[in-house]
Amino acid sequence: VPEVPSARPGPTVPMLPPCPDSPPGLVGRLLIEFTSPMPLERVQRENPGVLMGGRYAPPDCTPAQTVAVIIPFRHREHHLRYWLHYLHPILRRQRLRYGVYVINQHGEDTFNRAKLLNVGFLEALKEDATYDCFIFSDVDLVPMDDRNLYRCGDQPRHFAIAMDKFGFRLPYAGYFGGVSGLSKAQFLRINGFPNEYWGWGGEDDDIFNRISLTGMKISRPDIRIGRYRMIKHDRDKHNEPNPQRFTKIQNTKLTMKRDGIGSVRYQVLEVSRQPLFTNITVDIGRPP
Ligand code: UDH
Repeated sequence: VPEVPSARPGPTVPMLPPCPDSPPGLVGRLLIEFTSPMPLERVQRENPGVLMGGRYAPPDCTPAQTVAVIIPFRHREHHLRYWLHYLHPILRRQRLRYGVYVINQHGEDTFNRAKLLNVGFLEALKEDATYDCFIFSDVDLVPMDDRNLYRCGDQPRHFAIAMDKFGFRLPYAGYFGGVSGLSKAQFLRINGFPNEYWGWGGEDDDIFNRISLTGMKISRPDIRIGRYRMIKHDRDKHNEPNPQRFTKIQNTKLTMKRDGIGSVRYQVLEVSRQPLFTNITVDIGRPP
């Protein structure tokens, strides 16, 4: 293997060949279940190659992209352990260079998923300016097939197209919820995500509208590959369905210019690097 001088002083780093387009060693359909208990110590033991903060890079090749996985979060520690247990090995087999960011909403005010995702985009870039692909994943969704590659392409990508709770079908043609991915350029082109959807629902449709209104098209995997299991749960407190969502999604064209990544205001309270993820606790305010 040829050697090149590293940017920093110290030993030279080996120059690795580019990672192949289709990673060898994928296994295809996976058995996913949420019944056996999942202690964090076990998940750590199973993933020794993952570095502090949930960072990983393949040892044998150089990936084309650097992927930040952003998870909106509050009070779902139990789900996060399953997510880490299943996803780290999958992402590793996919030969990704990645980092996992859990964006934890501080306090008990109404939850705001899309605003947390905006925070994740900005904070991940502060951690590593080379991130050029952003995968936004709910904490309770686990892919059932590792051929569903967590990468970005020339159009925004929707990954969670066949969830068990929707009978392994897309619930409606414009559905963009659950797990999605945008390159940095695609994300900036739509002014990021809306900050003004408090409570459950509508923000994913607003994102879909932003993508359509800027002339992009959604790319999806094969329906047999984009299958997901969702960890069953009751509705969370402080995330009641947002009654404004139906009128808001009619107005994306008007609101997307002023409301988005360019206007997001928040305060980071803590960044903590855990063995399998970086936790960012943030005060995002409350609905007006
Ligand atoms: N989330 C949290 N904490 C919360 C609320 C939401 O972490 O208190 C995050 C989490 O990543 C979750 C995502 O936001 O996966 C989406 O929220 P959700 O799981 O509540 O949305 P979903 O549409 O479920 O999956 C709606 C409630 C269904 C109740 C059904 C009862 N049978």
